[in-house]
Amino acid sequence: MDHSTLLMPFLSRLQRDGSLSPAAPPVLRRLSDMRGHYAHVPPEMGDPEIYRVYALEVPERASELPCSTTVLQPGTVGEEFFMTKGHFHRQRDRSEVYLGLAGRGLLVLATEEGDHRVQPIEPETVNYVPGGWGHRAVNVGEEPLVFFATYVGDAGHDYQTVERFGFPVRILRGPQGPRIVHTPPRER
Ligand code: PAN
Ligand code: ZN
Repeated sequence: MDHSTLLMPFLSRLQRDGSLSPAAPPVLRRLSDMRGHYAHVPPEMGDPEIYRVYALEVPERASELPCSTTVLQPGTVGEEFFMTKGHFHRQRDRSEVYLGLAGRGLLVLATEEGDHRVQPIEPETVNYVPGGWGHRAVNVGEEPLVFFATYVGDAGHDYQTVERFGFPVRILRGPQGPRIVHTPPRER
């Protein structure tokens, strides 16, 4: 054990609004931060908050397990449900676990080869996100979607691959609930 990198044990509590306390100041993502992610942005939408992330102050190194909660607001951009940007881990083989805490959502997982899965995220779900799978959360409910995430500390985040190639499916509001729509590569 390298004692120069030893951390002190600490405790954080989940608050009713989905935040963690203590935690670093939240990272806020508004619609204007998500250019290119939604298929169609109606001009009258303004700039709503889409989600925020509360992260414990843990160094991003291989020996640690960074932890965070994400609070993803309900709503749609056009027909498309509010969602996170989504990313791959920069070190592709690094894995992650999501634990659903509140609300009703879907987790879209995709490989760079175009395989994909869609799983629920809601209270009592534990989603295992293996290395190699890009991941994006989507709020398909009427309340904020809150989930806890923890991942291998040196994973890093690659947003560019998703910005360039998108995900193979989009989650749209339909008359009978969420619709999973396949996206041709050109239109992602
Ligand atoms: C999560 C995400 C969080 C926000 O903690 O970072 O839900 O989504 P984006 O990072 O895609 O904006 C996680 O998967 N961390 O690795
Ligand atoms: Zn991740």
